[in-house]
Amino acid sequence: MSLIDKAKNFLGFDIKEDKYALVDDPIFGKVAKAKAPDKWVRTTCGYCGVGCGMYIGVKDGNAVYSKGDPLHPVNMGTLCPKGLSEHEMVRADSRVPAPLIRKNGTLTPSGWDEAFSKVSAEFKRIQNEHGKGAVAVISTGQLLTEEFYALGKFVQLGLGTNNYDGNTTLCMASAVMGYKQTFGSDGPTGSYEDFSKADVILLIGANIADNHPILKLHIAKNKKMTGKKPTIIVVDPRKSKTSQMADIFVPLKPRSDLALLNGLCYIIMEQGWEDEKFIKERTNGYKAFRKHIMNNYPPQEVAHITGIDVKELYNLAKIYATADAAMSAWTMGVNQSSIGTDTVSAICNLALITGNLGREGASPMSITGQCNAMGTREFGFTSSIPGYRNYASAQDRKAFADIIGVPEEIIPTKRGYAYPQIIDAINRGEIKALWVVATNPLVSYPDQNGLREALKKLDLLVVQDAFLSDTAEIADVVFAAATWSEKEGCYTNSERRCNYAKRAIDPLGTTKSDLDIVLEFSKYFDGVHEMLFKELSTPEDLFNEIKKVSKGQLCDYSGMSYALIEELGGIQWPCNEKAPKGTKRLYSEEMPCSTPDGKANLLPVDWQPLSEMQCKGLPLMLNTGRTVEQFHTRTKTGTIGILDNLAPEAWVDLSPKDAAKLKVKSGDRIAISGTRGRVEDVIVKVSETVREGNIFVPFHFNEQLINAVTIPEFDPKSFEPNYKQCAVQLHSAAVPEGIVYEEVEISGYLEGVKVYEEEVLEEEKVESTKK
Ligand SMILES: Nc1nc2c(c(=O)[nH]1)N[C@H]1C(S)=C(S)[C@@H](COP(=O)(O)OP(=O)(O)OC[C@H]3O[C@@H](n4cnc5c(=O)[nH]c(N)nc54)[C@H](O)[C@@H]3O)O[C@H]1N2
Ligand SMILES: Nc1nc2c(c(=O)[nH]1)N[C@H]1C(S)=C(S)[C@@H](COP(=O)(O)OP(=O)(O)OC[C@H]3O[C@@H](n4cnc5c(=O)[nH]c(N)nc54)[C@H](O)[C@@H]3O)O[C@H]1N2
Ligand code: SF4
Ligand SMILES: [Mo]
Repeated sequence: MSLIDKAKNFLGFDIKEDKYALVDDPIFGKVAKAKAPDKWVRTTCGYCGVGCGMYIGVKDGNAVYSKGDPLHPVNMGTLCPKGLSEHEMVRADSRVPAPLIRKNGTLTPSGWDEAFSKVSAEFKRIQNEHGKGAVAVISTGQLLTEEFYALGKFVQLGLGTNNYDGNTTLCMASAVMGYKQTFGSDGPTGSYEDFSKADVILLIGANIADNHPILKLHIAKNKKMTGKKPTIIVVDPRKSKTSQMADIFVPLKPRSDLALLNGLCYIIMEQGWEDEKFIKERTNGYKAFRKHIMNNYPPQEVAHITGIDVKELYNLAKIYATADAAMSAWTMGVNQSSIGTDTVSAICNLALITGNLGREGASPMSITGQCNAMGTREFGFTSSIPGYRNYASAQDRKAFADIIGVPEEIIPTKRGYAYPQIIDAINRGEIKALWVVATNPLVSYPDQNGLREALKKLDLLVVQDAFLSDTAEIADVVFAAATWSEKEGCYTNSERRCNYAKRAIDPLGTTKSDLDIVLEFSKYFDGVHEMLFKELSTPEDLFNEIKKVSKGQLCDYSGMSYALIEELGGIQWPCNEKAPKGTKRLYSEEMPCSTPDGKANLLPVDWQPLSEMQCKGLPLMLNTGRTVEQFHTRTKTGTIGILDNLAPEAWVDLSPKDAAKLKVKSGDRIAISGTRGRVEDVIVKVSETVREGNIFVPFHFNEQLINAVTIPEFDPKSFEPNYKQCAVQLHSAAVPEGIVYEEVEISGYLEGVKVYEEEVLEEEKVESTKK
């Protein structure tokens, strides 16, 4: 039977009729004409930091398919469920098709001129009355790099406020500060290829099976490339999906990673497994580091803090230290902690004493979260001047001002408030206007009750979003943004690969790309557009300025072009005359670190007990995170039936023992309370994935808003929230007062390890000194 006849039998109609005729499609092969896209546009996924290459199928001006790009080196044709359904969110009912202004209490569609006039008049009034810093901006890791650059330039140099930060502080800030302390600069050191070439892969606080699924492909290639199966070690207090891939699962006590890492270093140095040559030639501070570790982190002590027994510690240390190439990769289980920055440096310490840096399969690698978490780090004007320059350095400020042709005096001399400091300043009445760009604090920020009290004090809340997010709903003005597939520019992924995302369809309604919003809005401020954007109107114009700004810096784009990025399937910076096709890994033998002498710093860092411990009234430990079907605050995935129906509401993973104490079973509903808030009606999933006394709740859902319970505790160096541990009580219908434990296990373990005075990071000392 011919294919056409088979199809006729299956479909029940004659596909020879023109409408149903099969046509040749370059990607699908033969498809029904009625369904065949008019064109395929090559682009990059807009969800996570893996950075998969893909095609968008366009029919009659709409995005109708998403397909993996088989030629893209990151994903080789495969996409995860979010990527595969990405086209479905583009025309969701919850999109904001035009700017909105609150009139008589209701958000009302308006023209851009009215929206820009209103907001600019208010910004000017507030800045005149209360100073430039009274206007603050919180941005994101989800714009295109060109948009970050334009937004930062406008905010810092045009509006003249340095109270500018982003949701990346909820996410990658500890990795940034940790890298800066250790290597003198930010920048993920390795490549995905290292997952395929390592003998040992240590995954710490990273649940890649749910959150970076495509990375598993690179691990799967390992055996073929190395001839043997790598040893996969997963460190997580919870039996995550990723733990099921592990050869060794290390179910340590919550937030005890830093002690574990220091303990492994102790054993390695005690046993003489360290790489003396590497330490001597490539690192600083070994003597003090060794003394610190040997004095404070003996295996017995570490076993006590982590709950991992001494024998297993020796086993882990040996496996890691004796591997030819050991890769370590981490995400939020490490970063989202009030000792996140130092835990990052502890991961790097372990890599450094064993010589696992800058070689194939050997790198300490921070996996990034959002699609362009890197772009904002490189050129976003939040924690540094574009091109990883230091605000505190007069030389850096001058160099930057000269390149872009502005007076040096307008470059800020220091970083302004970080995200939590902005919220505090709003609460104090110091900041009067807030402009929120592509982030949804009303779901994602900790201590929601505190946040909501603070936001009420604002004179003006402007939200720039593509969807009517929870935060947009309470805004005074909404700038209606175009989104992924409606605009073009670059995203940088976790391995420093700058990818190109193309425009496939027209922006919805009167929405504008975030770049166009910034460029247009800047015209409402005297002289600002002329000074900052006179010759810049397209994404490529901004890309060309970025190339100039980055030339000679670590994140060097000077050798890139849109055409070359497309041709190569993304380019890993630095890319310049010396490395015209990019650079796979940082700090290889030929590449010094950005420290004064080019060597990496071995840093004596300390584990510290949790400041909010479990107690009789709050006897359980809450852990929060993600699930594969949902992305963050669900403005996108919540609109996609095939994803949302799989995880339509929050749940709480509860151990069988705690379920028995509460007299509940799977499917029952309980409340969760903490010192700051309470969440009702969370469905119970009795599960062996969590230990007794521990629960896990995903943070995606605004109805069971778990961030009403999480605490405003932050890393003093990175300002990243401690989202992963918080003491709570549970309440069921049968046991409304909650669980009483005979003995509450104190998770802090104060005795034994000396708690050192907090060393506040002196940016000048550790920031890029490479001149
Ligand atoms: N499907 C999906 N994918 C995503 C996202 C999404 O929302 N949905 N978001 C993207 C973004 S922005 C990010 S940042 C990444 C985040 O990716 P991940 O970091 O993988 O995500 P999380 O679920 O937040 O946390 C990871 C793990 O940390 C563990 N953990 C908790 N406490 C500790 C601890 O004390 N020590 C250790 N070692 N582990 C601990 C948790 O149990 C959890 O399994 O995912 C990205 N990808
Ligand atoms: N308890 C707990 N809380 C957490 C975490 C956790 O693990 N536990 N993780 C934290 C982390 S790592 C992160 S990254 C944050 C994420 O938290 P958020 O940043 O608040 O999450 P998103 O839902 O991604 O918000 C992005 C917003 O941008 C909008 N948007 C999408 N595309 C565009 C566009 O092109 N232009 C514009 N202008 N808007 C657009 C979306 O509609 C959405 O409203 O959550 C943090 N919160
Ligand atoms: S792994 Fe990340 S980048 Fe790749 S398809 Fe999934 S969400 Fe998109
Ligand atoms: Mo994130």
